[in-house]
Amino acid sequence: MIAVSSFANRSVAVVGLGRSGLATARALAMGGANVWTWDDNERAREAAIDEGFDVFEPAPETMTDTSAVVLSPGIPLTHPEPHRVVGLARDAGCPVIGDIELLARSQPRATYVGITGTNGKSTTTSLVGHILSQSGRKVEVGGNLGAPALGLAELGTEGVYVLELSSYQLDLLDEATFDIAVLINISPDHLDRHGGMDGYVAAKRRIFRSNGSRLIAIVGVDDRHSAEIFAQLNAGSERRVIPISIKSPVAGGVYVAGGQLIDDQCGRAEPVLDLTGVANLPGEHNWQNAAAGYAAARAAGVARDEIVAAITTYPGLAHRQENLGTVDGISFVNDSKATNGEAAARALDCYENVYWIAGGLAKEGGLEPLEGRLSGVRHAFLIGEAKDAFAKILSGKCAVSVSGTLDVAVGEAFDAAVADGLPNAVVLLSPACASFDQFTDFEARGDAFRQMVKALTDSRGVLA
Ligand code: UMA
Repeated sequence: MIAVSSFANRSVAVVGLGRSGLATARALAMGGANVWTWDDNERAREAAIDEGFDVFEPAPETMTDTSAVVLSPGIPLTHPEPHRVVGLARDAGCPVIGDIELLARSQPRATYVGITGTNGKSTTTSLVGHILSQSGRKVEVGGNLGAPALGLAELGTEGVYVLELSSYQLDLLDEATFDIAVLINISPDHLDRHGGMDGYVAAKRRIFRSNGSRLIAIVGVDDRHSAEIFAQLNAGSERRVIPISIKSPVAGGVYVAGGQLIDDQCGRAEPVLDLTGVANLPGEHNWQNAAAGYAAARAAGVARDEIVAAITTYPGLAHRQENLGTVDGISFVNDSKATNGEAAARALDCYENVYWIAGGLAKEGGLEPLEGRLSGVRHAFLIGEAKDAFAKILSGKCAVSVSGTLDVAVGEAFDAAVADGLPNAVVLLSPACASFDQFTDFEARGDAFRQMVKALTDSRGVLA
């Protein structure tokens, strides 16, 4: 926990009392600020009162003495329309900031690695954290992933904060900048919160805001929006800008060709590592993460050999193509985080004979991204609200069972995989749907899957 002292003896509002808001309120109170709080949810307000925080409904009179409003990332700053506290703050001339800004102000001597992108930012963030800690650095990993920024430990000059940053968090930055900033990729997401694609791209670009040449920018150039940002940053600046690609060689950058990670930063196209053998980074999308993670760790001064050793021991993240082990020769993979069609398609691309558990609450676009990418699917087992609609779409493309619930699907998928006896068979939970129809969130869904696989193991044999 970090004590934020920059607002000592001044009044600060913390609006939104979820995980990041509560950590912020505690950090400000520890630093001597006079904290008042608000959340539109009554239960959240009661929890804050129980912790001893003042709760006031935002109004012109509550804003007069307030030095800053710290807004939770999930609360609209601009779109679809600003939360009413944002308007009140602006009328009172009071800055609206986020918890990442407070972290940067409170720990100014540490090094900051910021990582964003539409896909892969959690994996890249945890990979960079793993590489830095394996190389003996004092490192804290958090932000959009895991611990809220102000719930991290205090670090001195030698320390490195590795932060996953959402577009919401980037919009709430004021003065904070990063020493190493990574943009992996951009595709449409959260458009309602940014007023469309231009707003979303502009938010992502904010990771590169910096007032000096200290910034090292690492940019994936495989999509149009990121490539444009790369070109802008690269044009006549004194900054170091390192391109990343998994599609083609990039001069002066880091790229992947035929599964080989190549470092061309010194213009010599040096092979670094065969990524096809790295078990916990399967698939081309993970090669992009590995290239970005490698470049960030090199930028932080870690030796190439140390990075290679750390990438090969990267343990992976829960719920993202997480290997749960093998029962009777059948592998189980938990990819519960795949809440849309594109994410599920990326997972399906990685395996040879897939017994695929999908369904839940379908998103816009449904299974469209899976068009042409079902060749590995031997049998789909469908659950949740989307089960009948998905069954119609998949009919004629692969064998389909409408299982209804996850426990039924796990049993049916395992039995089918054993009966078929195909090599490298995988029971893959990659739902292409949100979880809220049957679970509280994707983590609860993945945890349930893990428990079901464990129960199967306990009854059938040892998990290899
Ligand atoms: N609230 C209001 N009024 C509103 C909206 C929300 O009062 O109009 C209140 C809610 O009642 C709730 C609180 O705000 O009590 C929730 O705040 P929040 O949504 O910011 O949630 P936190 O629990 O603080 O979690 C946030 C991030 N959530 C979002 O950005 C939506 C978490 O990212 C992050 O891990 C956490 O801070 C710690 O930093 C999650 C996420 O879904 C993983 N991120 C999005 C994504 O990855 O796509 C951006």
